[in-house]
Amino acid sequence: MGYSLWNDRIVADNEVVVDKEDRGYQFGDGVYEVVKVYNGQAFTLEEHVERFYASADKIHITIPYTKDKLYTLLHQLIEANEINTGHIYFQITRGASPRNHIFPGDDVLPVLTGFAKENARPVENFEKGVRAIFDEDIRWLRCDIKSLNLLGAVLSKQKAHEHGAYEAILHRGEVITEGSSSNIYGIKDGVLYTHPADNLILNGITRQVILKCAAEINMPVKEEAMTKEQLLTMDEVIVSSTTSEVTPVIEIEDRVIGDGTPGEWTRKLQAQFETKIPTPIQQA
Ligand code: DCS
Repeated sequence: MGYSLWNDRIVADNEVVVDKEDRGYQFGDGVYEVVKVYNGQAFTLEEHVERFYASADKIHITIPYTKDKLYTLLHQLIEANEINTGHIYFQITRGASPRNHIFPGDDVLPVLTGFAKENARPVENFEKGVRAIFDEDIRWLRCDIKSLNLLGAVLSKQKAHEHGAYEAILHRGEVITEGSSSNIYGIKDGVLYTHPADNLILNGITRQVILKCAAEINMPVKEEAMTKEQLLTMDEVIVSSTTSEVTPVIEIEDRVIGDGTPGEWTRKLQAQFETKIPTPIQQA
């Protein structure tokens, strides 16, 4: 058994009690984050914590802890579970109160929970690439919020799974937005294309790292939406997320991308991304 984050402390997993009238449970009324841990160190933790507070703010949840307190708790969560390489998950809901769509009063405290998991990097995907399908993006119009409401994403990911694919690439009409749990990129003639960070996508932290990597290797970036047809004729396609990092897509709906292997620019981005990963802390 491991340790969990529960409000302002780290407790044994079986100590966590969640109320059946928690608004996260009844309405999906909350927000979350997933942070990668490499060699015991949380990667881009500050960016994730900033987005967590921003997502909460967008749905009018006031997190009742300072960012410093949250950093301390998240570091404790990683240490208590002795995570080497894996991830942490944390979420906050609007709290527990008798079911009513209207927000509860200020006396109801938001509920913060989290866990940590050892989880190897999916290196085979990085090397060989993955398959994807297309699916209509039926989600709401505030995909910039990392909301607990994931039904649209769940249905699309399940469809991909049933088709033996890794990811569902979502589109609104002909326009590609993002993956069910990732951001999507196309590469054509050495230029990196990805949907602009507006209300239709989650501005992935990995996306932000990749755009930085592209600048560092002098790869031009165009934050422009692509159509399905444009994506299929790209030289290379990538999905990215905290756990997927830079994953090449080699086939979409039985159409082979490029020559069906991870491309040259994808490999360059992967190599540049690799330089950012925290290395083991040397013991003195
Ligand atoms: N878009 C969506 C819809 C996502 O759910 C995610 C991450 C991303 C983009 C990529 O964002 P990050 O680069 O910040 O991870 N989804 C998380 C999830 O639910 N599991 O792992 C990551």
